[in-house]
Amino acid sequence: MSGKETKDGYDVIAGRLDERGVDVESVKEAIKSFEVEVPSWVFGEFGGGRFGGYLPPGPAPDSRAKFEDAALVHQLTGACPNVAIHLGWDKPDGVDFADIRAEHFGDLRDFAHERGLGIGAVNPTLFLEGTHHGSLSAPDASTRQLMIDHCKVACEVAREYAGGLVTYWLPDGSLYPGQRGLWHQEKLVRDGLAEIYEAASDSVVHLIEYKLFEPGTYSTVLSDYGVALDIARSLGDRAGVLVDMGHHAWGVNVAQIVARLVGLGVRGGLHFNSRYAADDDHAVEPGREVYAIFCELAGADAVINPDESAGWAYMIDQCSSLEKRIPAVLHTIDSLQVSLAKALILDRDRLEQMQDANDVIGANRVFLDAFLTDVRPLVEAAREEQGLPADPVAAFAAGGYQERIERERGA
Ligand code: PSV
Ligand code: MN
Repeated sequence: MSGKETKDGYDVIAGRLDERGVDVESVKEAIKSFEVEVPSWVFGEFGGGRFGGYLPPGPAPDSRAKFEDAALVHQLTGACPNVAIHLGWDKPDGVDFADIRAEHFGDLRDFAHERGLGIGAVNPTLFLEGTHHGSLSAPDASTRQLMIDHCKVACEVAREYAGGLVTYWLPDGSLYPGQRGLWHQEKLVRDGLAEIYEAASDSVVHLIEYKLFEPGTYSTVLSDYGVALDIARSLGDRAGVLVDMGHHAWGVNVAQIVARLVGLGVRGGLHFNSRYAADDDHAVEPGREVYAIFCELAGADAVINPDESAGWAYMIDQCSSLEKRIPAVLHTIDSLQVSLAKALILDRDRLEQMQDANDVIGANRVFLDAFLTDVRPLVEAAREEQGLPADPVAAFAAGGYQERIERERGA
């Protein structure tokens, strides 16, 4: 959009919303305050395995380069001051998995600080070293202990060098009926997490991520929000549930899961992505699902809430097999801000009236009215007021960074 079109568009939408009693300034302030973490791993050599090992060009060769890319994303959006890390991938070169210690992450934290960033969620990497038969539920005690110790290190990193959040995704499951005792396996996971939780300091928050399947094709220990919630509750009030949008079966209403969790006051976090491939690999588009999720979060005041037990943690978890990584992340951030803005202009009073009157279609039309409103001029204005480019994807394309990393890092 040209500057003139944006301005005209802004005047039209701001005028319309103002007439409806929406505080446009506070919507823009919310867009400015919304923060979402980018994952270090999205910028590097991750995923793929197809197309002869094709990777989008210019992958970050190491953690510092990943943080350089993240710094650019933050510079263009102002929305991502924290970067989620994976211990196993972000450890210094030459350190063996079993030798990873919290102190190894001091340099990365300092490197991040110099670029205006911090380390966000800390992910123990439970799917690398000898965990093909399970991590916390591995049949052999030594693998289980290695993974428990690794998670304890993740908690220390979170406390000493990051924001105090640890997020757990486990590959534990089975391929065939009979391969593992299902409850026995789950019990081992529960016991392992309990040991880790007990050992962690009170300043650490633990979010348990679930996933329908993969790599377990027959069974998955942490398969759904029910088991994640039950385990979180059994651990204590510093534990909660991490909802990854891509980790559900087709047709599952993720907004309803979010509504339930915020309604119950559960600590929570979201991994944003689009599920086209039965998993979590694609960038977010500003579609109805993510809008509906934001409606639930905004309605429960969980989007920008300084009380960390009420505000959820927001993270991007995507990877690209074909699309270039940085524009894909910028596209996601744009989609999230647009979806949040839509959720914030939802006419909740009118919606409630329709609901109370059992007006099924009327309620749906109020819900869709905000979804179908083109809020991009609002989002762009919020960015420009912060001195940011109105369109971060276009600014990235014009900036020459992609060409530089392709030249310097190779394809
Ligand atoms: C594996 O499915 C996964 O995509 C989970 O979503 C984790 O959050 C992510 O990888 C990083 O381990
Ligand atoms: Mn995830």
